[in-house]
Amino acid sequence: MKTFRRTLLAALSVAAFAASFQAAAQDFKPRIIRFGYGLNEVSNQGRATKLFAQEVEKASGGKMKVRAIGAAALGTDLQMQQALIGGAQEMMVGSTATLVGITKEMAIWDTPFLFNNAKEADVVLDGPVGQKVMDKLQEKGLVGLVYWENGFRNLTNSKRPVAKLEDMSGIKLRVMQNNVFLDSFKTLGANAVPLPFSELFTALETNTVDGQENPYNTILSSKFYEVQKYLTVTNHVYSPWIVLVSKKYWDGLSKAEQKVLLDAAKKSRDFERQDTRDEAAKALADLKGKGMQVNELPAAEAGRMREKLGAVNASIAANVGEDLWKEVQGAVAAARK
Ligand code: TK8
Repeated sequence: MKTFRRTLLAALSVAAFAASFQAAAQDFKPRIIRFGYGLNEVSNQGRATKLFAQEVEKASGGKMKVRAIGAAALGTDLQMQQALIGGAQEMMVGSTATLVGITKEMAIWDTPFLFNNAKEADVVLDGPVGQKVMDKLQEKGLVGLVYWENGFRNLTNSKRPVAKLEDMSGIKLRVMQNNVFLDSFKTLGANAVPLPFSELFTALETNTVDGQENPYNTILSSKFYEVQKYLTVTNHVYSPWIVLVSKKYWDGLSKAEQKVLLDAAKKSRDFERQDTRDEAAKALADLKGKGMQVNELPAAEAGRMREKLGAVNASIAANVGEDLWKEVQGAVAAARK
């Protein structure tokens, strides 16, 4: 009886395996997914993209292949977004900040000092309001899958250490192509210039701009330490990255294929956040080792900056709508408890 049951079980599981394999074969078409990103292959963005590609290939039995293309070789964030909307490219990862021209609600994440730490960011971004903002992209032809961590942004420049608000004055500072960043740094007295990330290294090298702001990880992986002397720890805003799919492409996928992409995106998100945090924890020491002069912004000066940026908050709230503003403030307060 025992052996019979065992044989039966074995037969059943073979049948189940065959059935799932058959389902898999039907559900997955051979597909090549062009996945663009702006940083180097040897960056947190590059490493997580690689993991995403491996996961997609594995989960689809090798049917779905992700062709990862970094260093903005497929274009800047703005160009790739348009390629996704038009259906000429399948996927990308980039800053939420560069999406504001398409979906104004994304500007909520550009609120200076919105999050105090990464845990708060995770809770809010992965929660209902994070999803709500992400879903706004759909009517514009983009599907957001998950938020990755770009991270807390810090200021670098080649002119002088920034130790007080007035030191910002006249620094020609590259900002992302986004009005909140433009307004924020103008408000602080810098001469803010919007430029795509792909032009940033050269702009710093040729002194077209004096400075920029990005998380430690990016300052390291993009070798900005070669062309920037001073780093000021400001942590002025937490930047998310967002993994996007062309809606035209997404709508043509089977449910199983969509699930493969979403599951892999979530795995890559968890990996990416940990990797980014591990790297960031050591990055400041690395950057000092590379010759950067680092200073913390004194608390009183950070307070003055915060106060000045209050004006920017009001315009963000007006642009994204008071309801969304309040909802996010509420979610942050809840995450803080
Ligand atoms: C990469 C950019 C980058 C962002 C910037 O494409 O532009 O400064 O921080 O990560 O999206």
